[in-house]
Order: sequence, then structure tokens, then C-alpha cells
Amino acid sequence: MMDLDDKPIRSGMVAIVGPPNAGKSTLMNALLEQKISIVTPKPQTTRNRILGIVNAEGYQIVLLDTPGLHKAREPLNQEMVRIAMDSLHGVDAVIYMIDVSLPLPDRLKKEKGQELAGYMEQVTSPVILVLNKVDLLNKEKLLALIQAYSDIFPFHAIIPISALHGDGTDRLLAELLQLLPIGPRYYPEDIPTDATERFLVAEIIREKVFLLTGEEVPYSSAVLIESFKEDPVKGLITIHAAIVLERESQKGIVIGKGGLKLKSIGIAARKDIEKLLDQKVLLKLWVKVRKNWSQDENFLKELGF
Ligand SMILES: Nc1nc2c(ncn2[C@@H]2O[C@H](COP(=O)(O)OP(=O)(O)O)[C@@H](O)[C@H]2O)c(=O)[nH]1
Ligand SMILES: [Mg+2]
Repeated sequence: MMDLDDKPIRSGMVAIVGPPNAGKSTLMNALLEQKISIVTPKPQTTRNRILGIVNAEGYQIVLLDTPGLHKAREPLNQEMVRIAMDSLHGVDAVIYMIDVSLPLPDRLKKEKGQELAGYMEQVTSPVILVLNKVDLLNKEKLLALIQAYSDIFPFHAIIPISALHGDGTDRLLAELLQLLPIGPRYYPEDIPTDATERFLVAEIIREKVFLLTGEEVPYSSAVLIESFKEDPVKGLITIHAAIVLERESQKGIVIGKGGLKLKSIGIAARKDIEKLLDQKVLLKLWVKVRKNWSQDENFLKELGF
């Protein structure tokens, strides 16, 4: 398979996995040079596998951003971990990402190593350990960490980066490219993701709920797009969406005094949705309760799990 100027194309899939909050989605957006995956300071922001397609002359990398690997007990969380583990198969390379700014107590070092090795046991493709958030760590500590991790697992490479500031991402990209086979692009060159506009819009709204509400509310919320209507004459898209909560008592928190919280969620979401769709948007949000939806297999199916 050749490019226009007869150079071979490298094309393949790379899964990004690791514990919650390591910066996986931030890295995906950085490599895409575009925001596709939502990012918040809270763990378990990403719930599905999000596909991001990096296109350049001579290569296409299909990135799989995944939910964080963690010990999951609840059905939703188990689904999330299953999605992340499934993405490890059939890819050309795996990025295992950790947050180096987190203190690793001695007693945890061994356990963490075993946990990581356990996750990676079934992986047949090369694994690159990405040490993220190096902007928060001093160099000496970083060297010790690299040494400790290289004892744990035969990583193909260990690469320190700052996904937020874009440091080290070029080296990572170069390393990934070497692992990709020569072959045809999997996707057309002009699309950054396979996700639907509806899905991306629901994710943006969920991101604002995560950012603007506290305690357990983010983890108890899901977003359903109820209608999505384009009016080409007015150049306006009207979107109706429901924020679905698990309990009646959470409604007040999301709506806020005089509806102010819901209003600010709506304003923040609309801005990002307009950027995404490159059109004016009228966004109508409301809040619904579906008791314990995260335990409800049928509802999880509705959400696309
Ligand atoms: N300081 C710093 N923060 C980062 C970096 N990468 C990600 N973050 C932050 O870490 C948090 C979690 O990021 P996210 O991409 O959602 O992590 P994920 O759960 O692994 O997808 C967010 O607040 C990011 O802004 C980094 O390189 N440096
Ligand atoms: Mg994420």
C-alpha cells in the first residue's frame, strides 16, 4: 500500500490503557490535536472505548482510548473494565499509562507491579509504558521510577511524557510508528473518530456534569440525547438531552438553586458543542431519575454498553 508519492503507509491500532485519571484521554486528544475524548480531574470520566484516528502523510494510527483499569464491583464499572481489557486484543501496540505524580508507598510498589503484570499477561503485542505528568515530578525520582518499572515487566520502551504540555509525545509517536505494520488505512483520512455526533454531544454534556457537580453525582449521571434536529435554513441545531440520575435526592444538586447549576452546565456544554459541530446550537437540558440505572442491564444497553 503506497501513498501518492509511492512511500509505504504505516497503519495500525494502538490501545491506551491504565489506571483511572492517568491522563489517557488527554494523550489521545493531544495526538489527535483535537478534543474528542472528555477529560476531567475526576476518575472514571471515560466510560466507553473512544476511537481517535491520527492521520498524517505516510501513516494512520487508530487510537483506542479506554476506561481506567481498576478493581470493579458495580455492573457499570465491570463493563468499563471489560471494555478496556477487550481493547488489548488485536492491536499492534499497547500504551500502558501511569500518573507519575502519585506517591507510591513502598508497600504498594509490589502490589502495583503485580497488578500491572496481571493486566498485561494476555497481551501479545508490544507494550510501551508511558510515564505521564512528568511536569509534576523531579528528574531523580523519574529515573528511579523507570528503573523500578523496567524490573516489573518487559516493556518495549518506557517513555516519560507530559500529555498536558505535549512534552515527549513526539518521541512516543516515533516509537509507535515503528511498531505499526505497512498496510492500508483502516479509515478515511478526513474523520477523527468513528463516534457519532450524538455520542460526542452526550459526552460533552457529561463532562460538564462531572466538572460542575460534586460527590457521587458525576458517577450517578448518564446523558441521553432525546432529539437532534438540524435546521439548515436557520443554520441552527436544536438538541434535547436528559441528564439521568440514580436517585431523586440528586436532582436538586444538578438543578441547583433557581436552576442555576443546570443553566451553567447547559451554557458550558453548548459552547463546546458549537465548536464541535461548527454551528449554532440550541441546547435544552432536563434532569430525570432512573432508579439505580447503573445496575440496570437494559439501561446500560441503551447507553451503548
Ligand atoms: N499536570 C498534568 N496533568 C495532566 C497531564 N495529563 C493529564 N492531566 C490531568 O489529569 C486529569 C485526568 O486526565 P484524563 O485525561 O481525564 O485521564 P484518564 O482518566 O486517564 O483519561 C485531568 O485533570 C488532566 O488535565 C499531564 O501531563 N500533567
Ligand atoms: Mg479518560
